[in-house]
Amino acid sequence: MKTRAAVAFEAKRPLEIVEVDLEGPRAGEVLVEIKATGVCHTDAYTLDGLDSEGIFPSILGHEGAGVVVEVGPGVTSVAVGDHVIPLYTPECRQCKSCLSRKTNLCTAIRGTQGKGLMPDGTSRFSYKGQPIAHYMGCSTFSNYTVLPEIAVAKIRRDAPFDKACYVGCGVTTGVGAVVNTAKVEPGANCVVFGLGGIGLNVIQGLKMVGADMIVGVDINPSKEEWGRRFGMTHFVDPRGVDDVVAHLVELTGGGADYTFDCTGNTAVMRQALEACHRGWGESVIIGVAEAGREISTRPFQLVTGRVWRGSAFGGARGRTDTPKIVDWYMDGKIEIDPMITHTLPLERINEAFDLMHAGESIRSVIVY
Ligand code: NAD
Ligand code: AHE
Ligand code: ZN
Repeated sequence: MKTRAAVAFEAKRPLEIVEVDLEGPRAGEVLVEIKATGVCHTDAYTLDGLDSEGIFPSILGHEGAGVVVEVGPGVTSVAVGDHVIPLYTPECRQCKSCLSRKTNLCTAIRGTQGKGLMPDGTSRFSYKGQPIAHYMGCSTFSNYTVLPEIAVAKIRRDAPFDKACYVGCGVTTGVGAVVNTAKVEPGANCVVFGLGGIGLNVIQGLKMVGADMIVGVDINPSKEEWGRRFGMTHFVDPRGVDDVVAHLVELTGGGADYTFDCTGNTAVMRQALEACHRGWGESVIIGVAEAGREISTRPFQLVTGRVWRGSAFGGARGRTDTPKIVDWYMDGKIEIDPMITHTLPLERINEAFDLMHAGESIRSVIVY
C-alpha cells in the first residue's frame, strides 16, 4: 500500500512529506493506522545527527496512538479495530530480560530495531524502490506503520488519540521514572533538571506520590510557570546563582533525596548527582546525551553514598503498564491536555521541531 509519511532523508534537513510504499504485516506483525503522534526531543536529536544509532533515510516518530487495521499470521494478542500505542520498548514476556523481572528493557528484537529493521531483518517501508529505515521500531511519522505484535499496547477505546499518544513516550517516561525507577516515597525532597515534555511529567509524578519539596531547574525562565502548574514548589534558574549545586544542597537541607536529569546535557547530569544528599541521594538520568559524550564525577560522590541510575521509558513494561497509565489519565489521576501546546497536521511537522528548539512548546502533537 501507499502511505503518507514525513521522511528524514538526511540529518539536519527538514522532513519531507511524501507517499512511501509500505508492505503489509508478516507473521507476528500488525499494520496500524496512526491517528496521532507526539514529537519528542529524541526525534529532534536523531534528526540533528546526534544519535549514534541514527540511520537515514528513515521515518522517525515513536510517540503514537492508532488503530490496528490488519494482522499478520499467528497474531493472537491484538485484533483488527483495537486501539493501540506503539512501543519502542516492547514486552515479549519470554526473553531473559522480561523473565528477570528486574528490567523493562526487553531484548527480543532490540538488535534489529537498532538497525532500523523489522525482526526478520528487512524494512517494510520503501520510496522509489529504495528501502527506508524504521525508527525505534515505531515510525509514527507515517500515517500507517507495521509493528511487531509484541511492540503494541492495547488501550481502552474511549481514550482520545491526540492525548493518548503522549503516553507512548513522554508521560510514561516522566511519571514512570518516579514510580518505577526511583520509587519515590511520600515526603521526599526532589530536584528536576529540565522542565520540558519529560521534566513536567516527572513533576506531576512527584506530586502524585506525595513528594514534599519539588524543585525545578531550567535555563528558560518561562518554564517556572509551567512547573508550578504541575506541582513544582521551588524554581531555580542556574544562570541566576553562582554555584547551582551548592544552592540546591542548601535549598534542600543537605541535598535532595532524588534528582532527575531531563536535559540530556552531561554537565547537568553531574550537577544532578552532586545535588543529591550524602549517604542516600539517588540521581536518575532520563536525558539522552549526544553521541560521544561521557559523564564524570569524583568517585568520592559515589563512595559517600550517592547513587547514579538511568531510566528508559520510565521503567515501564510496555504492554502491561502503558494501558494503566492511559487509565490514570482517563480517571483524572494525571494530566495530559495542558502539556499539549500545539496540534498540527503532518504537513506542518517541521514547525513542531522549530517550536521545540525555540523552547516555545511543551509537546506538539501531529494529527493525521
Ligand atoms: P524538551 O526540549 O521538551 O525539554 C528540555 C528542557 O531542558 C527545556 O525546558 C530546556 O530549557 C531545558 N534545559 C536545556 N539545557 C538545560 C540546562 N543546561 N539546565 C537546565 N535546563 C536545561 O525535551 P524533552 O522532550 O522533555 O526531552 C528531555 C530529554 O529526555 C531529551 O534528552 C530526550 O531525548 C530525553 N528522553 C529520554 C527518554 C528515556 O526513556 N530515557 C524518553 C524521552 C525523552
Ligand atoms: N540511540 C541512542 C540511545 C537513545 C536512548 O537512550 N533512547 C531511550 C529512549 S528515548 C525516547 O525518547 C531508550 O529507551 N533507550 C533504551 C534502548 O534500548 O534504546 C544511542 O545512544 O545509541
Ligand atoms: Zn521520546
